[in-house]
Amino acid sequence: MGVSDCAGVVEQTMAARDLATLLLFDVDGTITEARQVISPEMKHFMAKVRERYVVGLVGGSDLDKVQEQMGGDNVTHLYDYVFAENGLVAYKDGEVLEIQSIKKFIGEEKLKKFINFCLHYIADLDIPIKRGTFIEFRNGMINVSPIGRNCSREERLQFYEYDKEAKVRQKFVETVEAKFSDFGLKFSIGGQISFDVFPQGWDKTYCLKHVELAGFKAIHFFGDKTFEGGNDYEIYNDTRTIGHTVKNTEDTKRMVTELFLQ
Ligand code: M1P
Repeated sequence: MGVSDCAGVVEQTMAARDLATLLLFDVDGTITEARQVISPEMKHFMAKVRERYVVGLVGGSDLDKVQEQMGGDNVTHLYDYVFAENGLVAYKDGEVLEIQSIKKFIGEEKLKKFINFCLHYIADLDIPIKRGTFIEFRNGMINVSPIGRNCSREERLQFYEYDKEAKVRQKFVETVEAKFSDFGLKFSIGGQISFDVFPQGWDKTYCLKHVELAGFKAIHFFGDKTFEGGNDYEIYNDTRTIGHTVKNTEDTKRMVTELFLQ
């Protein structure tokens, strides 16, 4: 096939894309296992979906983690939209749209008070094991982990199970919610070992401001934590999206196939 023929095929493929429909996917529990690298099958599936529709990712994690989970490739070029940290770090076609700053938003004094409180609280926590990196400072949010982010995968899973009973994170969140009620912050338990802290309104609906301008006729969102208190709850219930709850990655594949690929 000559170069000009190739160009024709590419044009045809692009022309067959439905540019009026955006399919937005949560990452952990939706297209990957929690904090794991995407499977080759799922990666292939997502590429197929993107041949037909405009595709975006919206995760709570920072861009480094999303990148790592998408297999280390340049993730901002693999998808039309990549929204890390709920869209507080936003990319379209590989170009940065916005990088929000929690530091600028709440200011150093409040930030320091909040971080100091969390460190004291964690120091006083009697949980089976502790590791390191209890506070991860990101661009638009802070991530707080009682066990510490650099625990091993096995330790992560053990903490997750332990926390289901002990409710360490839930109690921590209730405490900071009461203590910092005048800081305008939102606390969200989205993963297994931590919770996210960001200004109210900076949940996953934040990313919609970037796609609203593109004038999509329909924005479908797929996520696993769509229940109240989950970090997909707000975007799933937003009037601008058509929400879909998935149970796991296989369920995502099944649902997307039934709804869009048949
Ligand atoms: O994507 C969901 C969450 O994934 C991680 O949570 P954890 O490490 O607790 O499993 C974090 O990156 C968190 O910020 C994110 O919301």
